[in-house]
Amino acid sequence: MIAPTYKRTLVTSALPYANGPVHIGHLAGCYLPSDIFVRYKRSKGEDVMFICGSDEHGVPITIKAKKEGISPQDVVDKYHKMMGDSFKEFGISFDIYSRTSSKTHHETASDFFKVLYDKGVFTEEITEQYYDEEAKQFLADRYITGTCPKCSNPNAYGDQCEQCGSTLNATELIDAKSTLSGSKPVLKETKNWFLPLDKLQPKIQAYLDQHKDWKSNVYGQCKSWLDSGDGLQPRAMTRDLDWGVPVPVKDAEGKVLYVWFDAPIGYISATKELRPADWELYWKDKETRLIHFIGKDNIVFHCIIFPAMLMEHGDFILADNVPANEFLNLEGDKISTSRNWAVWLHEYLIDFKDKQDVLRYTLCSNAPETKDNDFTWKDFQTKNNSELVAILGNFVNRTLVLTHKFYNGSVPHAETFTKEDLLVLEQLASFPDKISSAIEHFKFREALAEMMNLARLGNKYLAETEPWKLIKTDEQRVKTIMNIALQITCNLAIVSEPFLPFTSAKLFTMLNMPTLKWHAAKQTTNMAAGHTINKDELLFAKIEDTEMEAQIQKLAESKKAIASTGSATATGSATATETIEPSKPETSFDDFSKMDIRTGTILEAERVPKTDKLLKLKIDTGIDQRTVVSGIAEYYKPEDIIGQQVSILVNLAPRIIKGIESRGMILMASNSKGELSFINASKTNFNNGSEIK
Ligand code: B3M
Ligand code: ZN
Repeated sequence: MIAPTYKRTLVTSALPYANGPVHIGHLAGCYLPSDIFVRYKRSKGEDVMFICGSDEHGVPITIKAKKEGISPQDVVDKYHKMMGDSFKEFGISFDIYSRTSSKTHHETASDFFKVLYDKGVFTEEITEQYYDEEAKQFLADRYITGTCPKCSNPNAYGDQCEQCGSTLNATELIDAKSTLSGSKPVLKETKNWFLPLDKLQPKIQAYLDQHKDWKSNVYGQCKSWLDSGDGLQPRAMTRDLDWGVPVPVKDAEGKVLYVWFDAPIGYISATKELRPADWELYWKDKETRLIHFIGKDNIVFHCIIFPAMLMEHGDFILADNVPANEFLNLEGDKISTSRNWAVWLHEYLIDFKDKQDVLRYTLCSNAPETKDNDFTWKDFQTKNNSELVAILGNFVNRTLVLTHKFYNGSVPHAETFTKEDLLVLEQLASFPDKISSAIEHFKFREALAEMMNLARLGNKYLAETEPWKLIKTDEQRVKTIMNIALQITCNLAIVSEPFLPFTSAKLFTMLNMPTLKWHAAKQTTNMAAGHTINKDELLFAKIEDTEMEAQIQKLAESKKAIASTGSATATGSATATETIEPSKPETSFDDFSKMDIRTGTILEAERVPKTDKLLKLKIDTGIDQRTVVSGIAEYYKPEDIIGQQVSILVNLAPRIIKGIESRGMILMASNSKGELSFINASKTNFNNGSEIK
């Protein structure tokens, strides 16, 4: 709950690894929601500080350096600049975008470690860790992959499984493999310092118990770790690596702080850099509300490990909320840097110059707030053409054009209000609170939808009152109508600012108004009679099919490249590993023989309308010709598979899929990413209807 006693808010957004450009998944996951939140708070006149920066340590950086054949420092210099530029271009309004290679950060992280060390918080342990004999180095974190012991994801990292979100110790991985050499690592003894999370569990439990109001995906994930099996386990806070903040104690040569120890301290260092004189107010005063915006794969670090570090240090406040988002997929597939399956912000801007707000709008209206969501270019186009252009742009444009036409751009005086006018004005004044409430509860999609409802209200009002017709018969009445339409436009400029800052700025310019703050949107008299507005310009332009086709084509090329290199890398993983699923439980011969599998031939194929994945196939099974709906549209074009011979389960109970009765199922081979292909590459070899046993 929002305690009314807070004097200020400190908002942090996850520090992205400086190992690649920013893509739409980053934006939707935490930078856009945090930016909306902060812009809104600023508009309300609250004391709020917005912190971010590049995470420049850890194995993701050194892996990238190796791949690009440059030094880790070159990697972080290159991407820190690129990421910072992208955030700026998209209006992400950090008060500081710092970096963890900064001197202040090294000192801050180092001091933090020393405080815990001196307090005797860590346990010093010699344990066996994986070591790559070829590469002659210990394998921490992403240097090692294997199968997750919790969810069987074959591409789990040494410290974390991104599929189920579990934190792991590398030695827990099944079939661990070095990502440096691909070889099977050996175990070798080494000393590290551990945070005894097992002992700290009761404190962490008590902390989480105070935050049952967190988003259910966040609270639920934390709870399941605490409740699972043996509960929390000690976790090494140091690594045998040469890239990072050196461990500042004796006998620690060749060791650095674990990246997840130093990175969250980066929030503190950045605050120090921004406000050297009073940074402590933001981190140590109980009247500061700390909020971390992150993606779901970072939950454990922000809700358990970092709070544990802060508690043990003792001087700091803890996060009051951690509104983590789920993941955004792209056209039905997981966004992946290594597979180039992404929409990169810098590339977007080349193709869609000055359309930052269109992307902000699409990503917010489709934000993965409660579950993973999908970005599609089709949806992007619809959101632009049917909402931004047709609703918001249309309303503003009609209002401003008519104001110029009827009154030379001067705001008319409202005469007498009708009952309908009063109702509209009352509704108009109610929007800021509705939007506030949604934002305060981190429901940004809902908040955005409310903002658009205000534009809808304006459109409806104009459509019902028809000032363009009425001007011929009742000039007085039209003045009132246009005055109200201008008040709506002005309030739209205010409440759209957190979501669409570029559009809001344009609106204020067109209205010839200074930037008004949130509370003004509760008024319905911001536009004074006699005030002259500026020339109107187009807010949004229609996006054509050809522009979307070009984007889809670009993605298809990525897919092709993936297929031709055979790269089956999991997101962020550095090596191409095709993994084999373990065998399913034993089945009986009887059960197997119940299945009637035949050879068949595809006679016809077409896309199922309004789906991305489905093809409707007509198959000659030898027994009959029948319709089967199959989820292979992402991998095969209908025209390419006519004549393809398939194996088909013919006695599967019919199912209705998208209104089509599907009778049977064709059998496909699936790789570890779930991509499907026909088992027999060639076309017809068998008579249709041959049994497969
Ligand atoms: N760099 C992980 C990531 O980019 C990590 C976040 C740090 S937040 C302190 O997903
Ligand atoms: Zn897992």
